[in-house]
Amino acid sequence: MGLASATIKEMPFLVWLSFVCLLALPLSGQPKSSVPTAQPGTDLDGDTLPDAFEQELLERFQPRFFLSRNECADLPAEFAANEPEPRPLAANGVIYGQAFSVEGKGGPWIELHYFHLWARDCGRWGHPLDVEHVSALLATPEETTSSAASLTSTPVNEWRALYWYAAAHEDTVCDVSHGAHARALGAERHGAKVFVSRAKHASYLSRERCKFGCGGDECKDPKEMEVPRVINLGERGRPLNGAIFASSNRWPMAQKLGSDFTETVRQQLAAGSPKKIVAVNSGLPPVRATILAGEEILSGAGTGMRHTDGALQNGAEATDNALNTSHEATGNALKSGYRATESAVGRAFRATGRFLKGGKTSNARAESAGATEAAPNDASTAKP
Ligand SMILES: [Ca+2]
Ligand SMILES: [Ca+2]
Repeated sequence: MGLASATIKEMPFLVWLSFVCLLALPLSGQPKSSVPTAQPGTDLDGDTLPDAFEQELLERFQPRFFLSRNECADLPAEFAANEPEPRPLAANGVIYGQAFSVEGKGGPWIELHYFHLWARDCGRWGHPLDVEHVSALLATPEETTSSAASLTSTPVNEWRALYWYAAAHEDTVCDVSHGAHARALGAERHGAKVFVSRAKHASYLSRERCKFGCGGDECKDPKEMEVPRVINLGERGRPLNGAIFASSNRWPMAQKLGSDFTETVRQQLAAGSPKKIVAVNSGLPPVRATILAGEEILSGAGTGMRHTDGALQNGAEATDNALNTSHEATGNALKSGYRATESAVGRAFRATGRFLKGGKTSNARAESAGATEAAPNDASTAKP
């Protein structure tokens, strides 16, 4: 004992300090100094979710996209990073993702968006740039999450999808956006199958539903697209990976960065049959019903109203006057093209016009309120 005390006293102070530190090491042998000090995960898009966590979720639930073989725009495009206006670099199938938390009764949840961005809409009345997307609402296994802070404590592989949503002619009179229980689609633990209509690029959770959207969409002989990667574009005003083009006013993308699973939509989906695909966003059902009637009339002439949305882009955001203006533009275009042979079309659109001006419309079609049987979304071509 005396020898030990004498030895320690004779040690230089620093050597003694090192000795004490070594004794204090945990059994693992890892020096404490190598562990980062309570550094939260990088969150450059400011949504409280670590960006690496977002990326893992996005990759885990990445949908499988099926394109028509006669698609005219090739593949979704990758856009130049750090440029304020969208400039397509290559049509290479890149998907842009977004992940953020959603609060609400029964939540919080995490919502994922998957954007397929196109250099152009190559359908009738096409236009440069085309923003389309699907989304998923995720929950923890037992829905025990009680606070936003606990979201990131659940490992990525324990999350499951509750619902999927697919935008189809969103915010137009032809809006046939829809959702379904992930279980019905067989897509609770991974991405759903998504069918993309030719040229117009509307998204559908079943191929059978692809004929909706004012009746002109088609998903012919669909082929799965290879997705090289999903790029997290961050949040509105807080882009990641240089995706500042998302807020450009050259396309209606910024408004698609909010939640698709509003309280209303969640209630619609929860109340609907867990085995069916449910129409949501039916903000203008009588208008669409009338146009569907017009499409039926036109179907024999092979024209359809499939491109009405081009003229009525963002119609849902418009006031009655704006809608009326859009309607008139559409009506004029249609009348100029088919006046001689399709007087019935004019009748259909005059009926739409009466509705838009506050009058009544008939021919309301049940589709808008209806639901169709969910297709076995990933039963036939499920990945191993
Ligand atoms: Ca984040
Ligand atoms: Ca995010």
